[in-house]
Amino acid sequence: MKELSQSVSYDVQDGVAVLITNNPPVNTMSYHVRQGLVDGLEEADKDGDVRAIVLYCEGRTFFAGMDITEFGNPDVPEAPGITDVIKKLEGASKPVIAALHGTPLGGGFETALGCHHRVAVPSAKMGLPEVKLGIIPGAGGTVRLPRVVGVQAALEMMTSGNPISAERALSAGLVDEIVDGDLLSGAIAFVQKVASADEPLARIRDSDEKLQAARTNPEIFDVFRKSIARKTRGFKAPEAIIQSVEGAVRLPFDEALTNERRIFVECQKSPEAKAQQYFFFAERQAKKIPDVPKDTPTRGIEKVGVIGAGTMGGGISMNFLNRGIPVTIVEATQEALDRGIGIIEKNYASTAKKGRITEDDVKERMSLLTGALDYQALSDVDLVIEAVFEDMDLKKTVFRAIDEICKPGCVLASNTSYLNINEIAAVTSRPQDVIGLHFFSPANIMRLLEVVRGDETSNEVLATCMKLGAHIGKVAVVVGVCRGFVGNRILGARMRQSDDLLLKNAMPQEIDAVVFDFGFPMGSFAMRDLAGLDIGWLGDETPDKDINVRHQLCTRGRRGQKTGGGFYDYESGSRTPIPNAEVEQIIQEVSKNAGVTRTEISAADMLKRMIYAMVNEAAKILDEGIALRAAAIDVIWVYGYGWPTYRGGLTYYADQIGLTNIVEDLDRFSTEYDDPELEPAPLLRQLAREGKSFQDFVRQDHFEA
Ligand code: T1G
Ligand code: NAD
Repeated sequence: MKELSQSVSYDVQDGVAVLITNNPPVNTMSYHVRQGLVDGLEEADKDGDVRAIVLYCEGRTFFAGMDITEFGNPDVPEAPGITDVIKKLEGASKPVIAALHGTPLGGGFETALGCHHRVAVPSAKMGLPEVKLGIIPGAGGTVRLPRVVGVQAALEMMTSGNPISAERALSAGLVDEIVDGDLLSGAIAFVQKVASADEPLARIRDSDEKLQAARTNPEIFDVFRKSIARKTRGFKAPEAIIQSVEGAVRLPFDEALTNERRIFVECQKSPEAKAQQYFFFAERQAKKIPDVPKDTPTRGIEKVGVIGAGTMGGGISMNFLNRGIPVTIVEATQEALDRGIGIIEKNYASTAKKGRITEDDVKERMSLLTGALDYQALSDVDLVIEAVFEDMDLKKTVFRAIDEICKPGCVLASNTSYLNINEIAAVTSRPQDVIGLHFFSPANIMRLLEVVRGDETSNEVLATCMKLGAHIGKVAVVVGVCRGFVGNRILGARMRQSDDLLLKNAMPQEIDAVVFDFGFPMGSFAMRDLAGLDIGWLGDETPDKDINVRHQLCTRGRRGQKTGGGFYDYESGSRTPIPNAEVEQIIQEVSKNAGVTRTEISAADMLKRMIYAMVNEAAKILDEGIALRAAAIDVIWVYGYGWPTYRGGLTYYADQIGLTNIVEDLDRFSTEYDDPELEPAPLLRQLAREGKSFQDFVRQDHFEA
């Protein structure tokens, strides 16, 4: 065994050269990896005793792509680049095979496509996720992949960025063989067979029959563009991928590679790519809790109890059933219990109908669900999640009861959206075991989980819930206790601005258009119509009825999509909001009742008022320590509220605008609109004054573990 670089070594086994890479944690193709591979390929190609070459990685995965931290880093040697590595292995005079395990992604998978053969373990998941980083595959992926799987499948893989299983890769011709036993010996055995067959090397560049269909039917590209337009709105990279694949079909191989590289470099320079790459690392940062070390012990969660089988209780239960964890769901009445369980079954049935799960899966998951009307049924669960009405007294009653019944060590969690976790914990004898687990609706779909840390919550309970969150496929982010925690608190700031704009300046469709054009899936008023205008409506108890638009709409039966109309009209079976003249009339009347003279406002100022109010609230949240870092706020708004990742995140966006500019505009707005909430927060002023950004902000007390 010979060391070629700090991460690559060279070994010859039975006439096969094995280039072994070990670059923890995920074998990114850092410059020293690339150098080692080039040197190893040269050596192997020259070595007369060597008949074939294997690329093999130690650790948890084959190359997971280029090292994103090297992007734009002038201190990192550019040469040899990844394209040099691939050129060398594709051009080798001896068969080269890639031994795939873990997550061969991006440049790692492109390297494998440059090899003459690929074998994989059954658990491998491979793909080209560059689109998620705002770039395109830049090492031949857009040119070689279509030559193996065809244009349509290649476009789908690269514009979604989602990996595929080894089994799918085998059936798609991307992998030659699945190795059930030891991967390295399987790869060596396979490539020795190839070497002794002495046939021409199977270079993907030499085969283009899979491109013919697109050559004779170039419309395929426009059809594909239309099919992804809605879900990729605002993102630049998907179109860049399509253009590069068009080049791969139109141009000779090497010219297509050059074309791809040109498009890659253009994307890499874009603000969208910088924003999405910021978000890649923000998401990983948000997982870390400074004062809760990685080795903090966690509790086993084998059985779960859910109280309340309403909108949230049902969805929450499905997350655990999906992972094979038995759930006992407790309701107040048999009718509510039957309704709740019925909805879970219906949801699974429709998922099975779409072919995403099998009928057996449905049976299996429903068999893990037990309904009950008595809390006693929760005496041996490891975790209880309460999801009853949002009423403090009721929640306290529930927590007093489960404190009596649940076994020692059971984690007691509340799914409250706004209420004070410390106050709930205080009614129990074990506040250290109480935590908030704030799921988002629909709870079986939305990936965000706000993990609300109470003053007494133990590190063990916190670590247990963070681990469990990842286990059920959630992006878990720790937040402190305040009204609405991080996500809903910032949403409140935006909604108050949109309400004020509605009263003084613009109509729902104008305000929502600004938010939609910014990149959100929908605006505040369409969102409220979706959730239902009567959630939290006090009916006759509503104060200031004649200057409250929502009250005026609800009293007229306009309660949102569920009644066919709210701020907008909805045709039956459609979710498309249609402006309504009567609603505009109501809004005009409310303005008059409020003594307001409506004035014009530019779309730019409307956007600034809503977004900067959110930025201001984010500064307060950071200052109070409710969020550990700015990145946490960005992750919450991307996964909970549809903030577009091509804008990085709320605090990242603010930093790009410049906090000084935001303070200036907020000062103007707070005076012009006489709105103290727009008065810049002390931390925002301080950071602006010091020429700092949100990313620079670190709360000392959080990080003095
Ligand atoms: N570059 C730099 N660091 C990376 C990295 C990468 N590509 N991938 C992971 N890390 C770090 C990560 O920040 C974390 O660090 C640690 O590794 C573990 O990651 C030409 C140019 C592989 C599926 O997009 O999807 O190739 O926080 O916590 O959940 O076309 O990481 O511990 O300090 O995510 O087990 C294309 C990105 C690059 C894959 C593992 N590749 N990575 O997930 O662990 S662009 C990707 C992932 C490219 C070419 C282009 C995941 C993973 P820390 P983790 P995980
Ligand atoms: P819901 O009205 O749909 O369901 C609440 C359920 O609790 C009802 O089925 C009711 O019968 C049951 N219930 C009431 N008292 C009970 C008791 N003593 N024992 C057992 N069951 C009882 O409400 P929801 O929307 O599911 O909200 C539940 C909780 O989740 C609230 O705290 C809410 O703030 C929070 N939440 C809601 C959303 C959302 O979008 N709906 C999102 C996140 C969090």
